[in-house]
Amino acid sequence: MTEPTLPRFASINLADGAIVDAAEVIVRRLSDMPASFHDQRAVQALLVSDPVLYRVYMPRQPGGSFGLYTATSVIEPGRVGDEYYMTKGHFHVNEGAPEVYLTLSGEGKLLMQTRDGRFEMQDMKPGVVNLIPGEWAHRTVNTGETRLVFLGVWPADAGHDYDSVYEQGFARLVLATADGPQVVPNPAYRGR
Ligand code: M6P
Ligand code: ZN
Repeated sequence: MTEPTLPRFASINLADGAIVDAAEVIVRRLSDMPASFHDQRAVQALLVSDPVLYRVYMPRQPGGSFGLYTATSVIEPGRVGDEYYMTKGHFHVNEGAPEVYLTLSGEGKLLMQTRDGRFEMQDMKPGVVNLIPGEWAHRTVNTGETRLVFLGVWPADAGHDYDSVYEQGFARLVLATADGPQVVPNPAYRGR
């Protein structure tokens, strides 16, 4: 008989979204995703300081042997030109692998799109659970004045396909205006 995988737990510092004693922290700066933003003059100007856009905290966990990954994502408030800070976004390599988000603090938008050109958007705010089916690329956008913090859970065999999103872009942009966040078609979108 093989040894059972041991139960674990993780603690989230609710003040900043960090997982206490994280095994890994992914830090994404503007220079990691300059082509994701529509205003390239604003990108060039901001690259001088190269701000941190978000961090992903992975707890100590058995990973593949457990079957699920867990992480908190913490997106800073801010904008590149008129476009809010956001994640790179990705498809799952395994399109049978869904994902669940629970927002803990802040406010934002979850953008989702399929390879055949469908687009959906959901609000993110504390207490909201977003259920993302396996075929949908997902990107999160911080539209608030504070950090957007959410917990994500996804199958260990999902895999991240960043290239498709990076090459095609997302079908919509979320822009800051005097009337608040506006969602507009992305003229540079190269998907279907
Ligand atoms: C969530 C999950 C992670 C993802 C992270 C940041 O925590 O979806 O899998 O890595 O958000 O998003 P991205 O990988 O697109 O930068
Ligand atoms: Zn995912």
